[in-house]
Amino acid sequence: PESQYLDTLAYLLEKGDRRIDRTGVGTLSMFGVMMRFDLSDGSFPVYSTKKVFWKTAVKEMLWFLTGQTNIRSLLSENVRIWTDWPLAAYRKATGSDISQEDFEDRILADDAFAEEWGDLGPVYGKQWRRWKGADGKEYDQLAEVIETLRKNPSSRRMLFHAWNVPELDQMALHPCHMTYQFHVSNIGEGLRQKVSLLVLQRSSDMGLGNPFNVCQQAALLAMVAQQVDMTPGELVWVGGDVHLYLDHQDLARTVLEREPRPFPKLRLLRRPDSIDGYTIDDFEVTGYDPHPAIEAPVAV
Ligand code: THF
Repeated sequence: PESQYLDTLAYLLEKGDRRIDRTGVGTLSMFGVMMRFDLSDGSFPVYSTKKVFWKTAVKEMLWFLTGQTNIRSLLSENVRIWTDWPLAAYRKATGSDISQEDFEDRILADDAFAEEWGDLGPVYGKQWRRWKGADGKEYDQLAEVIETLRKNPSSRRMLFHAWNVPELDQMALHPCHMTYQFHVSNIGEGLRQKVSLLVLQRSSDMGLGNPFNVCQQAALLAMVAQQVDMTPGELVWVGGDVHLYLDHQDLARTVLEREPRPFPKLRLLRRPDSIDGYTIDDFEVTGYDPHPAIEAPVAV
């Protein structure tokens, strides 16, 4: 339930370790948090105490699944959450003071510009679907997990990982949600098998990123479960450095004053032939009745 999120925010506000981070904004931080969300009744963990743009979050997940790493395909879906990093790199390299909007328009309109300035480097999608091995081969980690879920569901090796050490310095940002491990229960009991997902997130921005990450990870679990004909079980979310940016403290206080409402339900309207076949229109979310959105700056 959402109380796990709210309790974490309350703890950070009250007892978080105040520290300077990479971005220079500063955070209140704690180390080691686990949250569990049961999806088996169709529940979709989209927090209610501020409006979460779940479609944007799911579109980002669908973009990871394509293996793409250029923000152009996100922008063409009207998703702007990754623009800040290429924009900062462009401004720094050229001394330009171009606005975010003009930068985004140019990425969309100009192929060569998009190729040069829109790519984030070998981030999530590349590692999930096309991890380049020392042997020169590319590895589709996600496809292998799905294959193992079908053929050997008691395996303890069903995971994919984005922390590709030799490529870290080419990434716009090191992976935050790093490891996705799957687990199947009810094997051989005559019951429908249940697949759960544990995500290890080394660093988590509780004001902006976590509400997105939790719902998009639940969406991934729903898709994978459908593909392997199992029921979605639990999303187990584990955070390493879990933090609240200092300029998100009012956001956290506002959220904590609000009464949480039950999670909405998720239904997949169609069963595509593979994990690559999903679109945002396949996601039907009912019963989402959030409190108003809260705008907050993102630390770059
Ligand atoms: N860096 C930081 N500092 N925080 C993060 O959450 C984060 N990410 C991704 C990479 N680096 C990060 C980017 N993900 C929003 C949401 C997710 C992001 C970045 C920004 C955001 O601004 N959300 C607003 C508006 C949503 C919209 O415009 O549609 C919100 O109110 O939710 C964590 O993966």
